[in-house]
Amino acid sequence: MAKFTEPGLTFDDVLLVPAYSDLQPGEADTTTRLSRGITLRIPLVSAAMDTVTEARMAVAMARQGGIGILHRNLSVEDQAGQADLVKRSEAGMVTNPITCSPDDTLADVERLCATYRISGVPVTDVNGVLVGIVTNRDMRFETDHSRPVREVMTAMPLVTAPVGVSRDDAFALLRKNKIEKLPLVDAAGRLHGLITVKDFTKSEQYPLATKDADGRLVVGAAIGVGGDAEQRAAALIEAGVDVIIVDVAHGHSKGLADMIAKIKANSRVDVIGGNIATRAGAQMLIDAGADAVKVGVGPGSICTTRVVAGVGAPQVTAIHEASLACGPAGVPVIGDGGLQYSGDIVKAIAAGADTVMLGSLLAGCEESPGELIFINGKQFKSYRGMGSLGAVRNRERGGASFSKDRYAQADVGGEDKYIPEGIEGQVPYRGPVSAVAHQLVGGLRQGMWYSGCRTIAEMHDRCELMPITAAGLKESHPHDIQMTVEAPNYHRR
Ligand code: RVP
Repeated sequence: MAKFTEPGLTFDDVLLVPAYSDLQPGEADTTTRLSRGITLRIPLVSAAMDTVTEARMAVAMARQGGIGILHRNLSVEDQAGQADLVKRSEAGMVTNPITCSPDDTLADVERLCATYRISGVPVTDVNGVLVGIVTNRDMRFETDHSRPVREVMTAMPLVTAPVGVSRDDAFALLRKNKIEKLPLVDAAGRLHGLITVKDFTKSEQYPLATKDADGRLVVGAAIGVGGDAEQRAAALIEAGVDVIIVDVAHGHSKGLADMIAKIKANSRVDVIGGNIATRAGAQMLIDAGADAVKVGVGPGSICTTRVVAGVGAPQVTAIHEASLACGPAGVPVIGDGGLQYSGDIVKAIAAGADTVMLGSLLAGCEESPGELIFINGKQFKSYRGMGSLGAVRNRERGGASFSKDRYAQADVGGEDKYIPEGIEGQVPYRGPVSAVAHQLVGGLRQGMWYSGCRTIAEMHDRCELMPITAAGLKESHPHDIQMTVEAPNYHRR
């Protein structure tokens, strides 16, 4: 006989009860853990979706102090290539710099510069010995792009530094010689690294940036469980990703637990599992060795799982249930999907999440993949579920297999038999990630102030959530007025 549980609650069903506070919003510390090994200064994670996170979004998220998770609607090579782009984007020292040969053409170098968004490249011979550098400055007035690099580059002797040079000494050399790039070479003149002035200015510009031990931005990537998943994980780890998310629609399953255990056994990166929506699901992933647990079955704005399959759990209850298993085990919880306002971040954390994963709130950003769409003078960007027909079609084109998807029944016979669990649409253009994150984190700080919590840990311990009625929700939103001016952090649903 079927059992009935207590009703589940989601964001619109609850409010935090205000509590005594002796802090200002600016004093709230939003530092949190994404996973056992990765600390973030802001609790925001961009979703592994093909209309949300590729390299550009991942770079922007890491610079703000969060992290981006590269989607897997790409061939293995392309996804690993995206990871490589992030890891090379900004670094204390580039350990394996992009180089060219003296025989390459200027057109080759321009292509490299455009791909990696860099302004110049060291030139090495077949033995890896530094023979020169070619930068924008060398190429600016060249009209013949078929010329070989050797004719145009600034040849040795160049200002260089030994491998292991300190950050301060490197900066002093850049400043004294008024140069932008400092190649690091060994006693035999072989190139081992590169320090650029851009990396120093970026550090000042993005003081909260999430970086690895080598000063490179941190990035994650999603994989599935079947097919090429292991090969994909290996390629991503080789490209330098810091965390792998094994991402399936129904994470409370043997396949997911086995995959987590397998990657954990063969690598040192953090491995996150999801999605689940119950305490038992979370416990299974903890037992499999997951470094964080991702929660959410059906809350996503583009998700139709709950209506197609009739299954799911309202997100605030799901997060709380998962945290009852994760908290004692010291395993962080990611609340994935369903967030529409900064207040939802506050509620997710109060319910037990350490971070939140955002799709629709970030899909409209400048840094998300896809072009701007203009409709009646307003700007939009497309946003679609990874289980939507469009995303699955695209996956096939991108080289990933139709049947190895997060959404299960893709293997029943191809596209015409596919049972979608997501829809395709568009969201308003919201500007750069920096502006959106500023509003979201600002709202979180306000919430921490109202609840008297200085840290995320205090929120977990002290916050009280009060279920509200439909009348309470109506009262919560602006009411009895016609809105004439849009606020940067409020939109009507
Ligand atoms: P939202 O932020 O509410 O837009 O939700 C984003 C989340 O929705 C993703 O991180 C993912 O867990 C989920 N998703 C992605 N595609 C689909 C689908 O097609 N059903 N769901």
